[in-house]
Amino acid sequence: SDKKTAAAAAAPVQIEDDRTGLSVETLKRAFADNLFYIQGKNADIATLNDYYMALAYTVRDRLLQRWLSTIKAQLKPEVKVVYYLSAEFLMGPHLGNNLVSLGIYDQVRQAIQESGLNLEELIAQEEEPGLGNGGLGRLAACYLDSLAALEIPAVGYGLRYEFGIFDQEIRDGWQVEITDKWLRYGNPWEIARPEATVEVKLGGHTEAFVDGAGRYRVRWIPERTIVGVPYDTPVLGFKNNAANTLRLWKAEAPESFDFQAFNLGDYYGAVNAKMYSENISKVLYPNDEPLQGRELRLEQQFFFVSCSLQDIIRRHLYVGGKLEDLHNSAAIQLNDTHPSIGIAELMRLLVDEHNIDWDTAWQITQNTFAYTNHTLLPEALERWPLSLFGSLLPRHLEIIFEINRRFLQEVSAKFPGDTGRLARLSLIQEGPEKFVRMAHLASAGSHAINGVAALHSELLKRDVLRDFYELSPEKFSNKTNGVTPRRWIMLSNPELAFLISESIGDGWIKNLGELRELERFANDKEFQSRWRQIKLNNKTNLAEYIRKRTGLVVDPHSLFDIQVKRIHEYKRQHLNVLYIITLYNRLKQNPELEITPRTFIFGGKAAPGYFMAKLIIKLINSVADVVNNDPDVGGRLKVVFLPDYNVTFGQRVYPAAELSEQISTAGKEASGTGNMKFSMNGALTIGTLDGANVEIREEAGEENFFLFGLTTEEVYALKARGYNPRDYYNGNPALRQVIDQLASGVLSSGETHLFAPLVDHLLNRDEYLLLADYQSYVECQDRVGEAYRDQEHWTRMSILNSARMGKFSSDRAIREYCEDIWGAVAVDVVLEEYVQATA
Ligand code: Z16
Repeated sequence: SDKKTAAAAAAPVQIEDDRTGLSVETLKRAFADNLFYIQGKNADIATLNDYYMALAYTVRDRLLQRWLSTIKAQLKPEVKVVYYLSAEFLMGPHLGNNLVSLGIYDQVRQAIQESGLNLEELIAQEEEPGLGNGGLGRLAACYLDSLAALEIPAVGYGLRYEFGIFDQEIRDGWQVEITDKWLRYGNPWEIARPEATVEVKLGGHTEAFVDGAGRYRVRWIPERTIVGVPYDTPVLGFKNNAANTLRLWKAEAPESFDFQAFNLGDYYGAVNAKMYSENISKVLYPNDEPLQGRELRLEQQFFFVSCSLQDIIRRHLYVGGKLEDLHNSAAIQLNDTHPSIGIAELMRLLVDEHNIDWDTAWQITQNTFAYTNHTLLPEALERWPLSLFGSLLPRHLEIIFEINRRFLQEVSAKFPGDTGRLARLSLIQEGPEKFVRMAHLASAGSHAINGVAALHSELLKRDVLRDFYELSPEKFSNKTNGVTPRRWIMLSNPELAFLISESIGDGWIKNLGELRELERFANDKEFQSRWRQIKLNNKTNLAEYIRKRTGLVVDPHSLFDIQVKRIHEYKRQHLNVLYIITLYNRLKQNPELEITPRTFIFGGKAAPGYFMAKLIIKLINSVADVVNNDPDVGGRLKVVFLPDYNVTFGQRVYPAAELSEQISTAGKEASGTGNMKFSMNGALTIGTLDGANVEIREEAGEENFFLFGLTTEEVYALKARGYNPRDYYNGNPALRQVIDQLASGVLSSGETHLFAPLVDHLLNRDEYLLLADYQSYVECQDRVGEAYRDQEHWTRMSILNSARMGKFSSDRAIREYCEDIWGAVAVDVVLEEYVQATA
């Protein structure tokens, strides 16, 4: 109490100007100060990383006031908060983005320059937090950016993986995985909040009992306890006062657990148990789709979901809310089924821990949760074996059985006697091995279900979730994905951003629809030439980077044709390769042939256990070896595989692209989001009618889009009447030549068997219809080559294309979620002038 009196006596302390001031002089002083007092270095011995850290802390100081003010403004009972639950957040580097959001990029650049350093170099020091596999994790990051930009109260909840997505190296053309030690040099953007730790239970068994009120209840006697420690990262809104929170959970062993074993003298047993607990947040599973059904993965999912729900309930009660009203203060979004165990966990918390009756608890749960589906691939739908599920979460399995019993009763009432439908809708898949179907749990327990592009949402209703649609059509809607123009235009393509702002003002950054005003410059010669020059600068940049990373020299005046994304058969990187070999063959046959010089650039990681994907990487590298070194090609074609594609590298790639490869088999790519980033930055798309490509083409105009390939309907029809890839092989000499070369070893230094599995797949099964789409793709690519020769026309298409991409801002997507699903509105944040040192 002495302490408290002393604290109360102290006057409120104004934040020192060195920690908030934005003048170049103050920034320089703060930077030097942080280098000395936080990094413990001076200029004599500081590394580039020390300078990066000193700058990061300088920037962090300048956002704390917003962060605390935001938390304060939102901690009110009437405020509705969006909770975005996601196993992945692929945030990308923070420093540059925070400079953009704070609007202090130019001052900081100058301060760093006057300190004798280079800002871009310091920004490049940041090890990106790669806590995601690809599209799904990056979408979560774009959505957090937009939520803050729109001042919507929101928290992103996920796992603080110690090792994110592996780093990729290429050795002898093959992918090699290296662990991602992203926390090695510390993380200046997070603040641990050990005081908000929660406990999560696992394993054990359940017991029935009758409580004091004579009610039948169930008690869970768990076997293990894990502790979840939250680590918070601020997510700034663009040039506003809002800073939301990304809260990631780290798994730790409970203290008491250690001591018990220690007292019994089992020191190593205690250490072992500690390691076992910490394993839960150790590593990100590196599979995108399909997922791996491992016990540790289910533990990860339950761990972060339980931590988050306890946190949400704690906040709700803290502001004086009643649990019966949870849905009025919380909208919980399930990013795919990975967090869908949350439906059973919320039921358990409400019914078992908070003594709420089942029907009320179910109402609360359904009204609170909403579910986004991200895939139609049947092998990617999560299902957990009942045995595994029951041993880890015995109480949750009982709850799921009870949800299912009541759910199927409703179904029976609506569709009497329809036993087939009951079996299809059941949360439990019957058979010799039984499974919990997580998409069914998510669908039954949510009030809203959405797909991520118009086509995808239609196919969901028709196919994967058809029975759920027939049962509750009102739950379904489409929310086409979007990406943030702050990171994907402003930060990554500053010259283009400058030209756009100079021409139409800078309103487009918050309202991307304004890009349409660029249409009136599409025919303007002067504007066109500046547009082209910026693209050339970005290409030159990328070419330099390629030279540094791979030693390859590429011509910035050639057409930059780029495919970057996870390697997957359905994404058909190997269809792209078939065209490259086709071009190569034409040149070999006639070295004088006039062709548009092209640089084919690939990037992407393969899941470590996905053999075919790894073989596709080897194929790209083998073809690159042949094409890049053949004098007959004379440098007119270059093939580059850039290792370790990630967010940082994406920021270099999209601005330099002229042709965006979006060539998945129709009906397989739920949306795609790279397609949007390319398009905004002026690349034209060669693509199928798949995912969001359909809408990109609709917006851009069909005359500005290179369309090829079968439609979803044609794919279904072809498969239904019996697809035989050999018909295409036999009927197309150019295709046959390419396939024969793959089989012969001429593309693999004589190793005849190297690509046999690929050839075998293509000729005998070809699930993704490469051979069926080959001719259409080749003809379309040839049209691209032709079109590129008319630079003026190409530039016009490029400008129109960018001008029409307003729809694909994540701001638009988030507005739709807020209005149609979450019922969340902006909350004004007033900056608090003083930091109170008093209690
Ligand atoms: C993922 O990144 C996606 C789907 C999925 O089931 C799992 C993961 Cl890790 C992707 C889709 O493949 C892609 O089409 C979509 O754009 C993205 O999720 C975001 O919705």
